[in-house]
Amino acid sequence: MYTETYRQLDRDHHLHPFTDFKALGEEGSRIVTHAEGVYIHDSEGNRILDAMAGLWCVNLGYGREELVAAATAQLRELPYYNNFFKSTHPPAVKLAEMLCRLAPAHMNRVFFTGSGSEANDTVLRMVRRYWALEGKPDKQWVIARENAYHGSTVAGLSLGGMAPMHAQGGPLVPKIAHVRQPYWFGEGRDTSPEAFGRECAAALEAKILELGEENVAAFIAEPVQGAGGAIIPPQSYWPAVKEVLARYDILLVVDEVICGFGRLGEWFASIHYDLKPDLMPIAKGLSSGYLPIGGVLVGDRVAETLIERGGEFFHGFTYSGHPVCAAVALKNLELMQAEGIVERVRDDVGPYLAERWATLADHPLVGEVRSLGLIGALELIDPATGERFPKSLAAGTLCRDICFDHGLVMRSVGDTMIISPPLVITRAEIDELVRLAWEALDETARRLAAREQADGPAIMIQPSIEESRS
Ligand code: PXG
Repeated sequence: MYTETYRQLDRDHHLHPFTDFKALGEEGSRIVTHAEGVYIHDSEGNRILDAMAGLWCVNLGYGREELVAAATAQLRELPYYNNFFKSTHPPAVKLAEMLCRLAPAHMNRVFFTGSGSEANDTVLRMVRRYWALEGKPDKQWVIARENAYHGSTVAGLSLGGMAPMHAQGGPLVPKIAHVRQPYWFGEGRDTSPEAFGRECAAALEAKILELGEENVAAFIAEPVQGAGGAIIPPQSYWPAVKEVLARYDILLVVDEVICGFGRLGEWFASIHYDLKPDLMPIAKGLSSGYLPIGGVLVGDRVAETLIERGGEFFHGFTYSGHPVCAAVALKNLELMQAEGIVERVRDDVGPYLAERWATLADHPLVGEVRSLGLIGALELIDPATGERFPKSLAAGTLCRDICFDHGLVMRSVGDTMIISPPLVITRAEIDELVRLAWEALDETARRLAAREQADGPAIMIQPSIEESRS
């Protein structure tokens, strides 16, 4: 009754993000009711290991009373005040100070937003403003990458490189160009990963030369692409990109919305890859997803120009640095520090996941296994051919649905299965994750074999947005 009531109301009134409204209306949604640690529970009594940490964000896991207490205390003290008109409040100031302590040494300022998308809107405003203030107003082009995800506002969508989103969202923000992504398994298998990484960096350089350095403001990239399919670039990629960037005067924007706050075993992926970003959009793990908050960490070069020469920057959000969100984010970072979460990912559970996750390479359906820190991916292939399954089989979506039914949230992006579990996951829970993934792969293989034998449109299932993104 309970489930049906919610499903009906959901169907009647709720338009979900990234969802085929009609198809979901017919299928009915899963009602998630409560959660603890790395597990979510649904209204039908299922306990499901959430290997996606919500949406790449619940880094400290569910049910942390300290975060509840921080929110409650701040709600009583000061539930809202803005940071406009020369005002501020202690949670925003304390969070700003702590973030700058954790960030690379040359980043000493932060601009708060309500989300990662707003952070990337802020990035676009800032880079163009920076170059205008530097007396180079023609430097407006931003180079991004195909299949990148930088959010769903118009600026986020334009910076991102997801073709199906672009097809729906036009006209896009002008003067944003996209270069190829360092997705070796998907696009580079005719050469070695290392050579392919260098080719992708060369494509960036070619684009800079094509547009003219005098017209290029910035290059923006996720250190490891998240929504695009947990794409860990070949080892040659970032060093080669650094070499290219060193030859030209353009800003580097490293989108840390997913990779920041310990996901790769450092506070920021920029530390892991030894990058020196001018701007770093952040969100998600900043508050472990408990409340919505994001921001842009700003390097000294850009900050000094904005401060010294900028005058008023006409930009900001009602909820920029919201006191309750800031208080929860601050407590979240304090807990991460006190519990050594980042070191734990780097030295313990990250390497353990890598070892256990790699065993899935022995499964006949798996063409590649990769992981870094607590991000991982499996590439599904047809064991008969060693190539991708026909798109019409929607193998990834099938596998994702089977995972859910087996008690595991593992996402699909096309035929790439991805995980990004809470950073507090234990070794025993990693064992469980890998066991559930193996069982789900077995079941997927059985069902795909049955589908391949059947014929006609009856075997088609509705591809999801994840399918169509790839
Ligand atoms: N940058 C990156 C790298 C992201 O992953 C955003 C910006 C935008 O953040 P907000 O808070 O505005 O959502 C993201 C968000 C998926 C999925 O399907 C990923 C995100 C959001 C929604 C779905 O994996 N990442």
